[in-house]
Amino acid sequence: EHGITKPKGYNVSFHYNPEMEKHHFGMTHPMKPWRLTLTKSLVSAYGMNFAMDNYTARAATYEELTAFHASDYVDHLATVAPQPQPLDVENPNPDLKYNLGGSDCPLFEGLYNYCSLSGGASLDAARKLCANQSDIAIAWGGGLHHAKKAEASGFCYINDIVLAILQLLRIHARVLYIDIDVHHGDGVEEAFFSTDRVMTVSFHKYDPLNFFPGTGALEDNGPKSEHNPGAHHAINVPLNDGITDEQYKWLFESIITRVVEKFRPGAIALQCGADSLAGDRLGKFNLLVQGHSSCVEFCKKLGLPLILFGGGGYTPKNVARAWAYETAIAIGHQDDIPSQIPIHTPWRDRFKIDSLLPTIQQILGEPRQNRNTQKKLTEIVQHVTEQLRFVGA
Ligand code: VJV
Ligand code: CA
Ligand code: ZN
Repeated sequence: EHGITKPKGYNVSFHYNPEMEKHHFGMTHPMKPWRLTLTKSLVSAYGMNFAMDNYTARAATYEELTAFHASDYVDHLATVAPQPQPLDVENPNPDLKYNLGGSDCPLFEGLYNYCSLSGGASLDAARKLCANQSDIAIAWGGGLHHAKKAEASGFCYINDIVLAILQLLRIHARVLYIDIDVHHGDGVEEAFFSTDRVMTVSFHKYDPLNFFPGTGALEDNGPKSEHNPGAHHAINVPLNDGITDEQYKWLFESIITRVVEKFRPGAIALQCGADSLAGDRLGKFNLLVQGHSSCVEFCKKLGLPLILFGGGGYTPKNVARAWAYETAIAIGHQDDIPSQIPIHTPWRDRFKIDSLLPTIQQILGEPRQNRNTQKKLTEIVQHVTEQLRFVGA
């Protein structure tokens, strides 16, 4: 008896398609779509599926993808060949134009299907919120925040987040986008750069010469022209290696409280990239599942329609822990689930540590050096507060 039941009058929907995991970026590529299966296994092993509406996400249609993306780019994605094209000086390989086929955004079998499934899940989630049928809609297969209108970037080909926010904007005057992936949410920021109907807030490691994508400085807050409505509607929180739960939670709550007060969004889109966790293959923070998920808990408490996306996350067992725990928060059962990973979880041996909420010592042994001073964090909050003076009536 798990006792995980549906909260009365509160609806959470979970949008997932098991087909996504069948796609492979390449043996040693950091992006592993099977982390979604691991997440889903853990969610099911805890019995969380009894407390939400589970939907098999459909693939987004061509028309849906071109609501943001250029049709020539989507046409190319749909016909792209996984083999290198013969060199032709007269007709340069269009893959290059779209940043496809390199090591970050390889061409692989079923690429278009993978992209449309990720987009479809996020669109389904957004539509459930719009129809008032969900209070929180979850799409762990989405969150691909680097994709541009006509270009792939950083493991992202289709920007499912932009597609979902465009849906939310049909119903809501203002949408708040928050991004806790360790990388800067540049694609989403750029897509809504010129509107005051979307405010984007990204927390990320910032080291322009050494860490991807190199954008997202504190001073980058949208178009510099005062006559552009998007001015002051991009918030960036640049961080250094080793940030802890305590610091991150303080920063997140200080900033989001002020943002919500001034911007008054009708809905929140939260990208939960799990590469900001300690022990990630690409990220360099010291966050535990507790600190990461406190952002989800805080957003839930704001009581606005909320969509949760996945994103980065390159140590699959930790990704699954975080997204399973955050699913528990969504359904309000985080205090009811045992911290020991259930015996009947498929691939339970993959978790190595049998706790859902391991300590920093269990993950890293020795935590990595924290290069964030309280002085710097206070300056960030001050800068954001000043930006927000230009926002709202
Ligand atoms: O730093 C970069 C770009 C390079 C060129 C390509 N080489 C491989 C790496 C340096 C400048 N790209 C980043 C992209 C990070 C994308 C993050 C996506 C998200 O989490 O924000 C949202 C889903 C990068 N960092 C690490 C790698 N690429 C990387 C790529 C590989 C790899 C190892 C590391 C690709 C293939 C293989 N190994 C086999
Ligand atoms: Ca981010
Ligand atoms: Zn990332």
